[in-house]
Amino acid sequence: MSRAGYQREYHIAVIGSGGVGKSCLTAQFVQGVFIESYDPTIEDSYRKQIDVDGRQVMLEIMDTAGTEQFTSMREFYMRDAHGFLLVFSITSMSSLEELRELREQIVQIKGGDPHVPIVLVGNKSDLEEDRKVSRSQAFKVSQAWGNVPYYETSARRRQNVSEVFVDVCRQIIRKDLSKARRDRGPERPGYGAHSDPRSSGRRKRRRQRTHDDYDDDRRGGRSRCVIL
Ligand SMILES: Nc1nc2c(ncn2[C@@H]2O[C@H](COP(=O)(O)OP(=O)(O)OP(=O)(O)O)[C@@H](O)[C@H]2O)c(=O)[nH]1
Ligand SMILES: [Mg+2]
Repeated sequence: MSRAGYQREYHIAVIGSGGVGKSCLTAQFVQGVFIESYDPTIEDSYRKQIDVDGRQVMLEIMDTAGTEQFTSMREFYMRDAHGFLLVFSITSMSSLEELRELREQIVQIKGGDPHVPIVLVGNKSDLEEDRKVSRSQAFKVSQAWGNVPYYETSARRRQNVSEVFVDVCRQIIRKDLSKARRDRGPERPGYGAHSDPRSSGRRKRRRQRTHDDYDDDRRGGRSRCVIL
């Protein structure tokens, strides 16, 4: 069977403070739309199939709640997800600071693994005049987290939106591959068998949407720091 014949399902959680643009990034990626209004998320999940370097991947994207009153499910998402977009707004220093604790919580929940697939995302890059977090400040944080990639995105302008999702997918695939190599010796066709018992019988989420669009720019290179 060709490599592309194998399809894996990866769960990606989009995490960060309220109002930083998690839902807008997700909606841009999945549906290609920008949502102007602010409607705090309780929980949403989306499915989207993409091609990452010739591999068919089904993503389940968990758009999580940032506002305090709806964050009780955070730990569940952290356990469930294979990769994370940690999102702050470049217009709010506190939104970056709040990510530090969330990242620590993720690493702890993942058994102290310092190489959990993570991308640090500074959203709202179109609001340059309101910038409160400099690129170098954010980049330093990404380095302190073990050189995770840092991207600046604009959900409004659809800049670097696909790139952040593809980057975290590549990290998950790489991790799967190296785990498969460790577990079973030389690499087999396809890539790391990923049978996660948590994938079956998951509880029902409030709302689920499906979109099968493929991304044109899925082959964007992996950069440590990507600025518009
Ligand atoms: N200018 C600009 N505004 C944005 C951008 N992304 C999101 N917004 C706006 O920011 C507000 C909040 O966006 P959401 O995506 O709902 O924020 P969220 O992080 O999902 O918030 P919670 O669900 O409460 O955690 C909305 O009014 C969006 O239109 C962006 O890239 N640029
Ligand atoms: Mg939201």
